[in-house]
Amino acid sequence: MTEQTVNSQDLLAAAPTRNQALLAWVAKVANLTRPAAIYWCDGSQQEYDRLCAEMVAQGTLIPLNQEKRPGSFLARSDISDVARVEERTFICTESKDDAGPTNNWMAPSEAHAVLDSLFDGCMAGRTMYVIPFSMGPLGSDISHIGVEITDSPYVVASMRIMTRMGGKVLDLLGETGDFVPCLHSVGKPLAEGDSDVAWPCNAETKYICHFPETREIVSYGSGYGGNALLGKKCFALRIASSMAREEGWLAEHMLILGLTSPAGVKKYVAAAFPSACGKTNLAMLVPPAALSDWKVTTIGDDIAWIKVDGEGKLRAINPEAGYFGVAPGTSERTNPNAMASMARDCIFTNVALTADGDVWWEGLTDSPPDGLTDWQGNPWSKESGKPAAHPNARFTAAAINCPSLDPEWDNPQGVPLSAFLFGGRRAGTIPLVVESFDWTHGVYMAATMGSETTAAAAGKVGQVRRDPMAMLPFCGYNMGDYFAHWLSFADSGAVDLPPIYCVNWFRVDADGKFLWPGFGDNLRVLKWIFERTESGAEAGGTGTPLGIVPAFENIDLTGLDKVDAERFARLVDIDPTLWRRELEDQAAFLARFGEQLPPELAAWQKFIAESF
Ligand code: O2Y
Ligand code: MN
Repeated sequence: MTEQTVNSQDLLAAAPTRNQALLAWVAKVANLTRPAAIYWCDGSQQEYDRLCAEMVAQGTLIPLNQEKRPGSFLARSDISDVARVEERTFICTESKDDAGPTNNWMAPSEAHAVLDSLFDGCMAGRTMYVIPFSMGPLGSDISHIGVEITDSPYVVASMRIMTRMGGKVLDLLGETGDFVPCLHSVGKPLAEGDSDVAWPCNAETKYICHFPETREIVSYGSGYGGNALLGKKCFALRIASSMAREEGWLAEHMLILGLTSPAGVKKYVAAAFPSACGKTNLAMLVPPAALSDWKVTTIGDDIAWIKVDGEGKLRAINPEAGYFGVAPGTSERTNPNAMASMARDCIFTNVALTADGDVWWEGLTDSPPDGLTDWQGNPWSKESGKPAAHPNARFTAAAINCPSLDPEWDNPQGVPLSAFLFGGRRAGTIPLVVESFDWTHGVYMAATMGSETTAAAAGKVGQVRRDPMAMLPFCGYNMGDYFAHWLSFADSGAVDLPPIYCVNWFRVDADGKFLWPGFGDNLRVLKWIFERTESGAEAGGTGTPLGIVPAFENIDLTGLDKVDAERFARLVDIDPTLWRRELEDQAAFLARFGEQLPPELAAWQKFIAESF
């Protein structure tokens, strides 16, 4: 195909679709990238198995011990390609103001010019895969369709786990249906002869570009996670947040869980936390023994799309169909449901390999087994002082393998939301849980939330990084306008708005030890929230300048003797000195949005500051 031009008529004969827009786009990309072959993914098991076998032959996948991990593989990425690259992630809008002060910006014409030259011939010698996928249940009014073109079979296999993908999506798209085009290439090899490497990528040049005005995504140079599985952060958050603003819905960095009380009443909550705050663990929570008559079920662990239904209720879906979870720290103790999800048919990336062909990572067991091979394929010893698994090593597992999966997870109508939670990792200042006074105050709390940097993250340890709604790296437009969009849900008075809560599982004592046990015991806070949302607010709370906080007797601490009244007081304490500093910092952050900052948020800042 090197010298040939592909036209949509020729493609039509071989393609499993008659969607003219899709055919024209595929032809245009093929003419630019000049692949050796074009392959339309049907999403079948046979196709997945064939691709995995090809990747094993290429060295991209290592089959794991089939008795211990049936159907599972290990991939090792290039050392330069191990995580999302925020500094290479761009929002490309005509006006820089529309990307806002928190995004990297490029003009669309400049971005397209750079990308066109990078994509010119970049798939030579490779197969170009066309992946039709649905974000959300097929045919749901809340779902949207995307098509990813990629030259990475690892991306195809991962997209099959993470999305509803294949021929059934093309059927739904029909001849005239709309889709978001998502173009991806691992990029040209840096040197001649590099084309046969196990993990192709371009170690020097990476661009993750979003065009919200034309609803397109173009990603070059990385084969890893959020940079390459374009349905996830790129579509489901950055492009979808912009679509949601235009169309009056919400695309959020939120888990969704179901909570069933001993009386059989079920409610759903959506919760936003920045990366590395335990979203997957909360989504898959196992109740502590004392609350074993409560049930927690999982709709999703990372992203929520939320629309207003005909009765004014907010209904949410998980647009994904799998988990791309962080492996280090995940264990039978911290998240048995995640462990069960990855027991079979799982792709692990950058974890360590055991001598008997299974996987291992820091935190999986108390001590590492002998004979480990590290994430780069070298023999590992404790004495090296380096982790055996990369700190951002991942498991890619299907939702249907999760024991706590909610029966409604694939319901096209979504599930009704009874509360929003926002949280971060804060050693002090922020109480265990606070209920906002009203929607606008809740939006203020969410817009000013922050998380302290951990050793794994870039920057100084313990520094607060403000991360509004946990969307800072994922909002596809000016976050000042994003705040206004959140506030606008209160405008008509016709939307049944759930209460908003701020939570913090990470307060520490003077010795730096966590005051709250976290994990399954977080259900105690969820129970209080559940009871607060019952009509007639069955659980009590105390008014403070920050909102309503539970008193010791309002939270069910049965069986949790170490959290006595004195420790609980420290968990919900509001220190005026810390809060004066916190409010100044919040004000400085909000000031970055200039005229785009909704006046309601500035008013709440002033109002709370006057209380201290
Ligand atoms: O580093 C990556 O490419 C993955 S980032 C990620 C993956 C799954 C869920 N959340 C995140 C995140 O950074 O929020
Ligand atoms: Mn995430």
